[in-house]
Amino acid sequence: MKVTALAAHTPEAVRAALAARGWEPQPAWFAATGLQPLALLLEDITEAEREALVGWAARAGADLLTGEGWALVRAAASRLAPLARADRVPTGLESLSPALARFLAASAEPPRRWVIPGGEIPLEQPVLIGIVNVTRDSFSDGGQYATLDAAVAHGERLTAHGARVLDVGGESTRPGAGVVPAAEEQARVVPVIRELVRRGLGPVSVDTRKGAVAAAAVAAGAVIVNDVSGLAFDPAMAETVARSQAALVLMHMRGTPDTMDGLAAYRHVAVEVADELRAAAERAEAAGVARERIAVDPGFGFAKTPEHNFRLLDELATIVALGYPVVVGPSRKRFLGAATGRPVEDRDRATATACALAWERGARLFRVHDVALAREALSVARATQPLT
Ligand code: PMM
Repeated sequence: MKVTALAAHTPEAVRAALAARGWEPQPAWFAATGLQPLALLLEDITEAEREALVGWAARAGADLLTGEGWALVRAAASRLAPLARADRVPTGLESLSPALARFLAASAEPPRRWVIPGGEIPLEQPVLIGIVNVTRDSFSDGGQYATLDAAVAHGERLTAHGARVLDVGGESTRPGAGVVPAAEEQARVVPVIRELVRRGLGPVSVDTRKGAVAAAAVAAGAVIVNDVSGLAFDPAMAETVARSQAALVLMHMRGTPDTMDGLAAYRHVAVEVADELRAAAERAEAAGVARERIAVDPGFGFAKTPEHNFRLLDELATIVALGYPVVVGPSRKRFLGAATGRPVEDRDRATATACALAWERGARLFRVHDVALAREALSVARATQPLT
């Protein structure tokens, strides 16, 4: 007998082995995705649910680790699938079905497009978001593009390098930064957005935590609102975005740039960030933002230590499983310096590497300073991924 170990981090190797033995493409793909192992953490479960799970796991041949109020299940997707169906789920496990159904759907059919006003952004290829900071004190490029001409010229350059979206920000959010008054922030970003749009560049996103700035930016032609506070800073933001029909990036952070470094305490960072992003997305949807217009971002560097950022990058699939397009913004951040020893002005290679790793784990949009370099790394990552 000849034995070969197949790669198991995606369904591709199993699909290829079946295809090589004459299976039709579609059944081969379904069988391969069905064999993919999934690990689920179930929390807040009752004693009766725990007992029902133990019985099911023994019958289904699933691995189960459990303690008071929680269980960890690991099994092939095809074994877990009956638990997601109201007509198949064992008695006592009914409350598991809706969340599991959403999770299975997100893993089998990740979002292929992000809806923005007037169109959509396809997610089959990496989407580069070029950073246009119109600030005096951003940590890596503060003051460089503070005039209208410099900012617009920079937007032109980023577009030439392959940026699909331009993200214009007028308030630094580096650790310890204070709040810029809305009128001043607006005066910085609005002329730049208006001019980028006039030149046909973009779609343009506005990086702001303030509803008033978002509204002015949208009136000037921005179609995406990138809120680093995940709707937590300005109570008016959710309504403003819903009314404007803009697409929304919900980024995770705790506290404000002033206080966030003291709030970097997690028992399991990926799980907690996913919970908090899910809650933010529910707030956005409750305020009237359409689900297909929402993207989420784990917020590298915001209320996270370098170790948290690396755990989050590795466990990004937990964020992807929420079912929204995932944006990442590792660009030039401190955790990359912690790994490479490079100063902030020499972290674009590390950024490009982090982007490629994030793509492999399911991120689709990449907010970066050096678009050309990240794009190159991402094209290698993309070429490695089978077209499904
Ligand atoms: N990081 C910064 C600012 N805005 N927006 C999103 N969505 N994700 C990020 O990681 C993010 C962001 C801080 O970096 P900068 O000062 O270089 O813009």
